[in-house]
Amino acid sequence: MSSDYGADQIQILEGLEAVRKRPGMYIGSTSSRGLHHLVYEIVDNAIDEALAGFCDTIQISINQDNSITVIDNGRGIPVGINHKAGIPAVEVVFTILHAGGKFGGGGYKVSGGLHGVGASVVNALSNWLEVTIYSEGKVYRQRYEKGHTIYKLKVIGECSLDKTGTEVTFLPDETIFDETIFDYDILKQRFREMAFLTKNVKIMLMDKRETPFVEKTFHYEGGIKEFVTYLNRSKTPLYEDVIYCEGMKDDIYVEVAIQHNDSYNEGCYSFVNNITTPEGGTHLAGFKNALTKTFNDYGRKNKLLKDNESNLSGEDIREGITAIISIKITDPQFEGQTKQKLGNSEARGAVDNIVSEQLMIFLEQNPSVAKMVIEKSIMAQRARDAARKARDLTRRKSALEGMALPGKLADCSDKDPRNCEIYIVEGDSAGGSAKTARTRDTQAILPLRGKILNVEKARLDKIYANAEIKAMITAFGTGIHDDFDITKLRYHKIILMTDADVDGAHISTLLLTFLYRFMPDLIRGGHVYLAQPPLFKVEKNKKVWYAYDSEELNRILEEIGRDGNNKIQRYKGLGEMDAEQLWETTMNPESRILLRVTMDEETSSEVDLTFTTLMGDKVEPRREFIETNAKYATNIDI
Ligand code: TTJ
Repeated sequence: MSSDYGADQIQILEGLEAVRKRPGMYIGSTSSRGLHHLVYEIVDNAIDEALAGFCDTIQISINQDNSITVIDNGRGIPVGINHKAGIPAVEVVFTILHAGGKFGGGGYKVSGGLHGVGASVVNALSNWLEVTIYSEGKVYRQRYEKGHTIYKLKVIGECSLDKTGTEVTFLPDETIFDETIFDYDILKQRFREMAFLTKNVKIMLMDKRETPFVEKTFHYEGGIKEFVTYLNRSKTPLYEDVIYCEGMKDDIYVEVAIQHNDSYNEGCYSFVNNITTPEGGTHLAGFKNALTKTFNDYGRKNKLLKDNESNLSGEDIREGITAIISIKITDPQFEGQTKQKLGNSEARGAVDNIVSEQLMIFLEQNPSVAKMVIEKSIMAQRARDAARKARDLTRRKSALEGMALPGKLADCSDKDPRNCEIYIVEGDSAGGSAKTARTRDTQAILPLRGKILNVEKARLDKIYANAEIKAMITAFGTGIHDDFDITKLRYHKIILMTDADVDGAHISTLLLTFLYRFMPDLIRGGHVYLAQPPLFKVEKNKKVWYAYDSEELNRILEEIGRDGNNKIQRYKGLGEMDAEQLWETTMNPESRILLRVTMDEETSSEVDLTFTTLMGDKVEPRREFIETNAKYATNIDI
């Protein structure tokens, strides 16, 4: 897989102007997401050097001016003249499109998806970029601005012979990106993932915008085995050892790590050349096939599955699984709308083969693990059968009787879902106020009683039997899982309205978890919101103000004067507001604040739910505080 290559081997394709004209074509978007891709693109090059075995430390810093520096201790990008281009290879890498060192084979460089577009794309989209190379006792440097070379590669000094490596600093072009501020947490998440996927490489991330500097080092000797342990860290593993399979077949390097926990969710995360493949593909298919086949074979052979019992389904065996499937392949082909699904058919066989063989050996050596997984799978199978029967029954019933809406629902009269919203309200008393307060034609109210079922801690049969969950499913109209159909959505805004206290936050989390697990497309479609009830009411001389946080309370008190005539009430729950107050502060589309829930799927193994503030159309002056992108207590998977 490794090949001997220097300055010559770099293929030259086209110029950089095209990149600046249509940046989205190369990095997906010019949003924050595209901005962060610039960093991944540069770091990927250093990772390639690590995979080739020549680099063990990569340092990334976010500098004070919001530029990024990436340093590795590899061999250094070649400084010799590339004969086709007549300029140093390093200049080719940064100024000629599609001229990655490994383009055209000879490495694990990705040639599809959003990564792997080449360092020249980053250069084209940067205000300026400087590269420094330490090689054979010399220090070389070159600078570019908006992709154009500013001076020829020059020697700027000497260094000791044993210091080698590449250092790149770039400042994204603010005329190209909607946003040029890097998010430390986003980078941290991605580099943690990269470090798990590239065992033995030390990745350091530093944020120099903070005083003192914020710093984090990721270094995992166990690689994806440790990744699985990390993902299961706040769960209860079913068995102690992480199952690990590794091998090489048809020039494809395969690594798989597996551990079940006592939950009911499936978490299989697949990667190709360190890039996440959220839509899976042939490598994931090969893994699933091997897992299902091997457990069934083992179960039959060892009488854990009786002759009269049916085979375990893949889904049943994957109940509670956490697995990482990581392959390295020379020429990955990506398919699907977002180019995130692996298409290479040889990857299916390679993963299937390696996992089947090594998993069987593991199970034979660890019969107690095999027994635990198979027993859990049998339980899963029973629950799934029961759930299916219950669902078929409701399907038949609804076909006969038409959709019976839940009794507690106060529906709206407008039949155009685009105009309609549904408030999911905590508690019957707040539900009552909301019903009185609402605009009947467009606002529906569904009160829920008490804490709702935690879908993370229940099997399907129990979930389908839960009254509050059934009420939501029928009210929304979309169905769930395979039956989900977003065109049947009865309300384009689903608004969760809970008390502004710890219990309320807990109920919101449970509701969001349900929506995330059963109807994620509602979140992706931007249909899910959180209402923002006020925390304080201030009264003075028969005038009333509402504050949504303590900062705003202070601002109001400054304005009206802090004296004995102020009556301050802290709302402990929605129930303390009468209908009129609830309407005015939380439900009136003209003046309310809503947080829209969005999903960040960049690092697939840890989904972030993020909230963006949406203000009413006519915001009163005293509510002109900005509170964008409130980050939520994240990580539904933890
Ligand atoms: C290529 O083959 C000869 C020896 O060096 C190989 C190489 O290109 N190594 C390399 C590239 N190490 N590090 C890089 C690199 C690092 C950063 C941060 C950015 C870029 C574009 C390349």
